[in-house]
Amino acid sequence: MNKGALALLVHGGTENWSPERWQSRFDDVCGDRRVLRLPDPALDPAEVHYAAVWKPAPGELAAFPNLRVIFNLGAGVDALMADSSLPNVPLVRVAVGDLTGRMTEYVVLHALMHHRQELYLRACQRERRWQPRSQWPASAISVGVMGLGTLGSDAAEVLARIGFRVAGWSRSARRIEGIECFYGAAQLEAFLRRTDMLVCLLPLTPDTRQVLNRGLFAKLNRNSPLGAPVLINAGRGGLQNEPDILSCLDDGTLGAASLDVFETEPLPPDSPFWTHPKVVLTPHNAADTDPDEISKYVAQQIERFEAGGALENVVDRERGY
Ligand code: NDP
Ligand code: OXD
Repeated sequence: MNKGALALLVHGGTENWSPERWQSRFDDVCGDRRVLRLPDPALDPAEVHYAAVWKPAPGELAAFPNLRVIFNLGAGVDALMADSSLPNVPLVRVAVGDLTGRMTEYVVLHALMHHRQELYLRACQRERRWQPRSQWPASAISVGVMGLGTLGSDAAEVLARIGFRVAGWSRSARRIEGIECFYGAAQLEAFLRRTDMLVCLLPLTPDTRQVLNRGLFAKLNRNSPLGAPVLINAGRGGLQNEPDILSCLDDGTLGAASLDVFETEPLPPDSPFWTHPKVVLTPHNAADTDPDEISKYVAQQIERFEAGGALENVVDRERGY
């Protein structure tokens, strides 16, 4: 019997999201299942049982009448949740060690960069100035991680191992050894008041849109060796109010920011973030999804599902993540 086909819809536009690269990985791991890279004029939509997608156009998935599962090729599903015609089948997201490790690398890199005064030291080097400032220990800095899910909890644990005082904030109560855990709107202020360096790894949902705004930054701790609070956002651009970040950097409410994500991506050439002296920016590559790892993850899930097993990491559509 013919196995239902897997349709590949990848619209990322960057090197990591090259549809050809994803197709060749899926061809390798899908055995005799047909992998159809869209657009394909010869495609019979009824053949498609599975879709592996990154930023499909709204309405694209509604074209498959026999769709059984949608596999998002990244961790964040905000682009899919914005599609009101998304078929009502299980939506699976990525939660794998490879991606988690990459994100933790990014968070640790940027936390250490601010903690070890790298912006100041690089400026000294450019200006040939031998002027070390005194350096405090990691234990003098309180890091607060917004989002204690797959990514946030791992980053929090590694930061704690380095010696930072780490807390986290989530929607529901969490217990993680060595991390002070806060949750819900009622505990947000207490979490912010003790935070010197704020790391955001929240999903973008109607509840979290623009949560990173002036009102929130004003509640961060101002009495730390850093001088002013630091923001690190690798969640989504829609989590941040960008004019607020710029004005808070300019008036000292924030001391510096590492930003991997932006409301408009690619970041427009005339954005003030490109040249802001207090901003370290990266082009949404904090944690790439690796086609080798993720194609295997999807193929294994399909195999288990067809054998009657449960899918893993299914998105809760009510919560939006
Ligand atoms: P998870 O779903 O595992 O974790 C999400 C966390 O956010 C959970 O702790 C959840 O709380 C918390 N949360 C959600 N809504 C709220 C809310 N309203 N108030 C407080 N806490 C909330 O997601 P991941 O850790 O896997 O990924 C997080 C995000 O990282 C992705 O959605 C994506 O946007 C982004 N990402 C960015 C990448 C990049 O390269 N820049 C790469 C990969 C992901 P609870 O624990 O109670 O459910
Ligand atoms: C993701 C991403 O959500 O790469 O996985 O942003």
